[in-house]
Amino acid sequence: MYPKIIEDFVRMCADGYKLGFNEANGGNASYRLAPEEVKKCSEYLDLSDEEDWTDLGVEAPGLSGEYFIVTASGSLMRNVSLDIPGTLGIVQLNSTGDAYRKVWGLEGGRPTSEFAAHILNHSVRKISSGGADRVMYHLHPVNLIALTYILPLEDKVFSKTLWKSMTECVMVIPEGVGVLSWMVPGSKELALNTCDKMEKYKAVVWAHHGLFVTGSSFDDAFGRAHTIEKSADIRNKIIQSGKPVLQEISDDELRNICKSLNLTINEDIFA
Ligand code: 2HA
Ligand code: ZN
Repeated sequence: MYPKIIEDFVRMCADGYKLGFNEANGGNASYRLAPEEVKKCSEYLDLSDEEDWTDLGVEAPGLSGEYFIVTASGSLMRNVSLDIPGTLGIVQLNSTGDAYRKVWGLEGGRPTSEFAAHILNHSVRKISSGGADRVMYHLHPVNLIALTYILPLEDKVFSKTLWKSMTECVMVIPEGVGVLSWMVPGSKELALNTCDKMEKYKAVVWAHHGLFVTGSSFDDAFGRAHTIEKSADIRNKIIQSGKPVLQEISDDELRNICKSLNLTINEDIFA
């Protein structure tokens, strides 16, 4: 058995595959380790090589010296539980937050192609969430991707549509979702635009590609992704039925759900 935090990461990867969110090498994930979690992983970490830093291509000074569990580039979520050190690893950022070194795993590989997006978004969410958010998870959920072909690519439209497709959804994303037009996967442009959205949202839709979510724990982040995709699934079924919508959850009813749970709904979505 590996330390619990690694086992939990592996379980999220397996669940992503099982639910059809992560086909082949699709998707990636990372986790910003808390100091006590780094200690629990210490017997695995090789900190001897202080020279071998790889340029990140971006800067995240707010994350200097921090450790991350990350999926390997090209690795399959389906295979993570079968070969943990080959499909995952732990990396540390340098003191200026612009380079990383491998300290465990990633055998024969390097971090995910979306690593720059992961690191920059960790940096943004660390501030926005007061340090609470630690998980970044990227997936290719069928129904949400399908909606990016038929709905306008606007935060308000997607947020309202998802909220109104299933009662639970607004509880999980009371701030709504950000939506980005298509951009090259793994590009700095996609990473930076995602960061802009992540300042206020915990989930960003990448048109015709997938979803990027954050959360304080694997349950929180994975649950957010799962709920968003389930809402999108219901909406697609409604659209595909070809029947007129006779009734739905009203704006005030969405507000009331949040009020009853002491959640702050993002009023901008209604404006
Ligand atoms: O890891 O999903 O966006 C492969 C991808 C890139
Ligand atoms: Zn992807």
